[in-house]
Amino acid sequence: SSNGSAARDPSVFVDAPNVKYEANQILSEYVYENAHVIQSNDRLIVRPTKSAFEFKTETHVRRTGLMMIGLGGNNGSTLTATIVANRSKTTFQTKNGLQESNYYGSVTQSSTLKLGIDAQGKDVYVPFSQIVPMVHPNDLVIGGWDINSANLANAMSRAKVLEYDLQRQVSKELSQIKPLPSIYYPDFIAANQSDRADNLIPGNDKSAHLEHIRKDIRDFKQKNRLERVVVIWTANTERYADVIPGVNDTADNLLEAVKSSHAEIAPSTIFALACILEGVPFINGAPQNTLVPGCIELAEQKRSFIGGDGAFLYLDFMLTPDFKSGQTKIKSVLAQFLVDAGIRPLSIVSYNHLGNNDGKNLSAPQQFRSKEISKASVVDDVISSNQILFNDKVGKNVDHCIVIKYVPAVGDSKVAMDEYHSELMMGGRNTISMHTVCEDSLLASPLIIDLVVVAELFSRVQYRSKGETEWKPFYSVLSVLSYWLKAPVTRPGTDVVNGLNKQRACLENLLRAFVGMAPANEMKLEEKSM
Ligand code: NAI
Ligand code: DG6
Repeated sequence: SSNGSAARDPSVFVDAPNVKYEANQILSEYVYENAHVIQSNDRLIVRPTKSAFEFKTETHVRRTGLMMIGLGGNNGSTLTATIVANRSKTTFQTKNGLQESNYYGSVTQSSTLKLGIDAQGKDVYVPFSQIVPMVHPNDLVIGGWDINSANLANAMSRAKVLEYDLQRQVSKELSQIKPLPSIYYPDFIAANQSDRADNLIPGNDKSAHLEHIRKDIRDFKQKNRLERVVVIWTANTERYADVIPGVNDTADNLLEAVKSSHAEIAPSTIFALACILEGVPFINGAPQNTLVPGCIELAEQKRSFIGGDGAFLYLDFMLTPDFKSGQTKIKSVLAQFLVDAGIRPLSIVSYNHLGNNDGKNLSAPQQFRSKEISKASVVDDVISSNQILFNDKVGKNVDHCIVIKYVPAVGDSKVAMDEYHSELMMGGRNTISMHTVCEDSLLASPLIIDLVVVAELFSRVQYRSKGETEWKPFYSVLSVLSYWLKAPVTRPGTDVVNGLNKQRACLENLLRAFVGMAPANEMKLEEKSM
């Protein structure tokens, strides 16, 4: 860990005329190459394009707080315990021997980037987090809300995720962390959650609830002397809210509906509104439609007059929803692989069963429906990318079926069974069956780290086109975070990208651009040329 508020020198130094490392910033000049394609009679005319950009990355990493809604859940308690353990480099006994604390499963903490080649032509990799300064998870100040009053030690023990010898060592510190009372509207989560609801902000006045959450955020920021707070919904999956004209369709209507405590305003929407009004980014890790149209409109309005720091609020505010951690992550690789291999998927059937509280909540039909929608949308862009395999003649759909069952006995060890049934050459068939067992929360918690780390980084990067004087933040929908999300929202009018490899390439190439490097390529011409 390092001092989160101090400016840090990046360990990678790019020695090139288009990059300048200054005291508090890295400046890079970058030529973005693409191609415009137009149809002219029976030909596609391709015109390569080049656009000159400049990027400015502030190197002062913000002192950042992470407030989780659902802090006492499996993800919240697992992440908190892991950070506490990593801070003190805790080691613990498992049946496999002595285990060191780590952040496996986090792209920013445990993956690498290829920088280039050495004198012998061998690839050189560096830790992902070294190319430009990023906040370290050990430096995150953790807080948040839960409708259940269990302190984090009890929450961790209830989750049954982490090894006992680890729990034993972090328990004392975790017992000091108690979730703030939260908002509970029973209609939005499964009825089977009611016995958890013992830590509630009193009353039914939604306006008062909104003000309460806003004050919680301000107090947390002030008390911990934070420069940045990121709020993440990792609470139970809610049902979809009905989008009703006059209620939640515009910013004004939504604020009025909160004042009249309209029944269709979900707890997650109250949190999102509080974040918008406080200028704090909000990331939704669950699939429900928290960001009803009125919410998005309010975010747009706030950005227009807050400016500066406020730009960040809207920047990743719309990033939603649902962590992409296991089965769907593989699907976003495998579906892309099949279609890019010229093989036509006919059906994709994904069963899973799990026994944690998430599974219990998802056993209710409306909450399952929210999850089903987010898990199903992930192959749409892959299908539409190939008109040879999917067209009007042979059809444009894959039979896509999602099943989730609650089986308490397996606890957090989620079992996923997937079958990809595809059409091969000359009418042949190919069936790939996959069986996965994993600790669900150990897959999901590192994603929370990455979302916060990358969101904080992008809040420090600005760009301008060649010739412009004014630096601007990136467009408000931070699609670069979609790597970690199942049904990412994109800029209106643009295509969503679900393919994991494309998402990773986008992330990596942007980081390279910030230090003036061309996109990664695997042409290896050194090896191919005579
Ligand atoms: P969990 O059920 O263990 O934790 C959720 C927590 O939220 C509970 O402690 C509950 O008391 C609390 N809660 C419910 N309503 C609340 C409210 N209005 N305000 C504050 N707290 C509230 O679930 P888990 O496993 O931690 O997952 C959290 C969320 O993330 C779920 O929506 C799940 O669907 C989603 N998710 C989980 C993934 C995983 O792999 N674990 C992956 C993708 C999404
Ligand atoms: C079972 O479907 C429970 C869910 O909360 C998932 O664990 C979660 O959405 C992660 O999904 P996936 O499909 O990425 O493994």
